[in-house]
Amino acid sequence: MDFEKVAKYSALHPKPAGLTLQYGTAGFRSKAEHLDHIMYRMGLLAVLRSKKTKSTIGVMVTASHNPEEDNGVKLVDPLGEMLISAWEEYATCLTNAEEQEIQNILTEICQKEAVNLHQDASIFIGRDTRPSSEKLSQSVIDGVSSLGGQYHDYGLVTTPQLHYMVCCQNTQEHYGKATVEGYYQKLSKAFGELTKQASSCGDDQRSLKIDCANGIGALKLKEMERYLPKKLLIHVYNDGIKEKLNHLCGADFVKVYQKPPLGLEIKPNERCCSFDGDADRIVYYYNDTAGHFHLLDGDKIATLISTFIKELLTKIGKTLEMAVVQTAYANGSSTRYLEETMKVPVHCTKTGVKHLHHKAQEFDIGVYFEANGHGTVLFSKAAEEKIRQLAKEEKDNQKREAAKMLENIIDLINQTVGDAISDMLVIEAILALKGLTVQQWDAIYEDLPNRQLKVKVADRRVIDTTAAETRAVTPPGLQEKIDELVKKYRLSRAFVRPSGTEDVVRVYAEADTQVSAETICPYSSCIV
Ligand code: NG1
Ligand code: ZN
Repeated sequence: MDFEKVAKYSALHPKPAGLTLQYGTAGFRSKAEHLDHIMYRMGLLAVLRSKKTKSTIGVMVTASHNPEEDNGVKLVDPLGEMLISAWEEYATCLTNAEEQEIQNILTEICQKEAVNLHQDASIFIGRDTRPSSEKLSQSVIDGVSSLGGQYHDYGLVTTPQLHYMVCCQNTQEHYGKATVEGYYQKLSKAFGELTKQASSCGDDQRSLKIDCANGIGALKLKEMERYLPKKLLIHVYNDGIKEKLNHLCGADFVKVYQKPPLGLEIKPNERCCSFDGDADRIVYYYNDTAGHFHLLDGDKIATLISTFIKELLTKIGKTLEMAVVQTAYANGSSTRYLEETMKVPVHCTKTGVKHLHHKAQEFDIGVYFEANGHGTVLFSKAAEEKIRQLAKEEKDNQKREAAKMLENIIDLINQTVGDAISDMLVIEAILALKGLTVQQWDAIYEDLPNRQLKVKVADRRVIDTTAAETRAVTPPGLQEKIDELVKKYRLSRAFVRPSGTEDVVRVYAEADTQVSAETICPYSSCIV
């Protein structure tokens, strides 16, 4: 390692005194002006991770749904997954080190991980549309270069596009071509094939209004439009030309406030959706004729997709094990519907995409979604091979057609990570194939009324949880009090957990009526 070069560049990216940050479920996030040294150091770490894995590693500069003034960074592992936990700790350690400690920490990581320093390093870099992102990604490049790593700067891309390209690169393009164009071509082809199969349903042109949170999603959808079949008419709103990123719009705003975004006028019963700031989350919604707002969140999406896949699996007559993975924030009605009506096994993990992703990998087909709209479908290698073989060789027409649909779903879904564009196309294809309106989709089950709150406390780490964060083990007595409270309401459930991304404790409650949910939630936060 050329420590002189590292030290020289490091001095150009100084750490603000007294600042400590942790690599959490969403990487590092903070005010953009705090992040320059972190970007540089993540460039260094990405080089070591690349040498260790002998693969291309991704670095994405984004703070997703956070305000425009914030920014952040995430590392992407070889198959497009989130960085493994052990390296999250190295990231935290390297970030919080004083400048003179950097050399020792790098050396320690190399020793612990037996990193071969002669190995080449290759890094893919992407960024969102925040004003601070370009300069910050330059600092990542400084980090990569000062350790002699090669890099490809993809510039403005969605987070899932970068994950996709990292995966393509490391699978010798078995997953697809490692370019943004390759992404458009792969998805558009699969979408075209899938919806071709829908034409027999006599379906005409379908249109969809998309709120892009004034972020990267708008740019990329506009680029993609010319590849997509004309049967889907997309109307992009909140494209970032006039308004600020994530300001009163985007998937997070719509989910949290349960109301439509600014900048998008909804006619009754019109199907609309919102992406978040880096286009890895999506939620759908509509207003009914009485003007009531209806949200179709990650749980409704997981239900639609898993029901569709289950129907196809029944048609092909092969036993492939499918499960849905959720978190404690999943609406109780969705879990009940999946388990009791659809007879689909449901598993609950801790909050944070990587937990859901890992669990979903245990099945032939794992459908995972966070209630907030982040999710995807994973197909095991064996399941994928079986499906592709049936699509090619099956003699029975009906079975072969069903296998072909599954094959196109495999190609359309971004298996590396939740992807608003890819999820939107999967949902649009399923709705077209099943001839469903957004109201019919919504009516599959009725959400239990719920409420979520944030509470500021002196130290959120005093709350420790178990059972996929549904029960608090510390401070003593807290869980007992919550149990006591929820007992008084029908179909009720409540839990508290420290946020992994903000300095707050989150409180969630659901019950048979909105009044009950609204009562439990603030009471629970008083107990906290
Ligand atoms: P925290 O802040 O740990 O609750 C939030 C979301 C997660 C996930 C992460 C980003 C909720 C309740 N929590 O986590 O679902 O998206 O941000 O990785 O929406
Ligand atoms: Zn996001």
